Amino acid sequence: MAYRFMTAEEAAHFVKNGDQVGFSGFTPSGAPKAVPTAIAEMAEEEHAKGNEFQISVFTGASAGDALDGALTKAKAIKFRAPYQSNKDLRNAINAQEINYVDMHLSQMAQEIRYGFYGDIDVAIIEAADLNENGEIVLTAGVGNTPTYARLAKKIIIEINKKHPKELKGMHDLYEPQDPPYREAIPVYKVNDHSGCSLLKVDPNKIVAVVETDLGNSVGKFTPVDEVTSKIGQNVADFLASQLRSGIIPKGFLPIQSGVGNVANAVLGSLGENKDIPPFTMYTEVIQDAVIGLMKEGRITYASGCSLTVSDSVMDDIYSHLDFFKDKFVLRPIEISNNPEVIRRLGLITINTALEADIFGNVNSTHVLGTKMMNGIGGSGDFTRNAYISIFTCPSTQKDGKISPIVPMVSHVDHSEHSVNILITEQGIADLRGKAPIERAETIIENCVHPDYKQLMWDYLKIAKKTHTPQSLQAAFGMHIEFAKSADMRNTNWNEYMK
Ligand code: 0RQ
Repeated sequence: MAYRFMTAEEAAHFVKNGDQVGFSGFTPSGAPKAVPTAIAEMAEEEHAKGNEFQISVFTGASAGDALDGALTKAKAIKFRAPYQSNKDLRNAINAQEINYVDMHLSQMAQEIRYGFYGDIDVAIIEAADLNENGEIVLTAGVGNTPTYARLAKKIIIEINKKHPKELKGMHDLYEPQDPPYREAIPVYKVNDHSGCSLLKVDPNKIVAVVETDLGNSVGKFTPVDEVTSKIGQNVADFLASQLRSGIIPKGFLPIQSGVGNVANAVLGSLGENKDIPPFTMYTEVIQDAVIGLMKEGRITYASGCSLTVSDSVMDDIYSHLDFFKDKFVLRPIEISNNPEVIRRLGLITINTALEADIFGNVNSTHVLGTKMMNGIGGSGDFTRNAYISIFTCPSTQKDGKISPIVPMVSHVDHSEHSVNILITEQGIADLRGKAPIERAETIIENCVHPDYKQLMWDYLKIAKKTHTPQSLQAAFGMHIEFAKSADMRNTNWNEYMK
């Protein structure tokens, strides 16, 4: 091959101060690791010499410690989009050291193409294989790679030997035309392939090829406990009832499931409930629980943007690729999360709320209204276009001192117009067809923790009796109380009614 093979340190020098860099992958899966870490080291050297060195980092989603962590610690990130979940990066964002644009993930690629963000100078891509024609077999996460690769002026490839070349055929890479030329996206069933399995780039743009064997280091989930297991059972019972009533068609509908501990537990419960037939997934991240359910025959097919599984599960998949190969497809995020396709397929979407209010508005991102947690991710892409949109959360957090259900969310990611069902371990609130006061009564009665129920009923008594009963003085009383005494249970509405 005519490419220039070199070390990650040598390759890093193709990235210059001020560059806009597009990284492959989605979550740590498919994201490059060796070159970003080398860029971080180079930045530290430049800073030590008194030189400026910062770049804009565009990814598919979160990107793992070797990328987000290393570059943050080196103070090498100026701008970051569209999603993250790294502790160091989160702290830097909340300290206003990095400008973070939290976006609907399906929109990143098209907004780059539309020119909203300027040029992509360099694309850094993790590959399982590469040939002399510039054809690349991607690894376990796609993200926005096709767009970054096509638009970048220079491309650096990290060939990661951990990923077998036999992944060829598991990707379906389709990049839509931009308006006014866009056509229908030809995905009519979860397993439809609409594009190419190989990523084709201009070989003349590949300035460096680096070989690595670094793993994804996906964090383990906290084990399912009583609360998450009950939330999962409630979701499964609700979906089984919708199936019995004919609202969900007989053959069931594809499931999208969000990120995190709660989502992983919910999926496990769906698999266990035998009233629910074997099902398919049209989702964003394929987590550990999916793989177990596939082996049991409970999930028959999964379309996603990445395999975000723990290292042991990834090893299991790669040692049984023959079994898994016809059960997966990995797509770019703008297709896995595409509103047109989501509506067409009729997805049942299940995402986790950080906070919800008694009227059905959901906050997915901001802890107590101000601190960025991760980002909206794909939850908006899916919720807004779902057949049935579900949000789950535990009815308390932090040993009962926080109620995630409050009178008014401290930040809105999903409005009452998009949220159909709210589920906690206490029960299920079906918000469809209900006026605000009915939604509030259903949520308080069915979902709020007993420690907070009376507080919520009392809030409704002091709220102004209008279409959406609120008290503007008291709406954030529970948040204010937490800031004061670190326990929302101490809230006293009288203090706001003086
Ligand atoms: O804190 O880490 O200190 O223990 O938040 O909470 O209950 O473990 O929940 O791991 O399922 O994550 C919404 C963050 C839930 C996630 C969120 C504290 C809590 C704990 C985590 P600790 P849990 P999970 C498509 C879908 C947005 C993106 C999305 C998320 C920590 O699901 O990022 O949906 N979603 N994408 O104690 C204060 C509250 C709190 C709170 C929780 N109300 N106030 N702290 N916590 N609620 C996929 C993609 O887009 C990739």
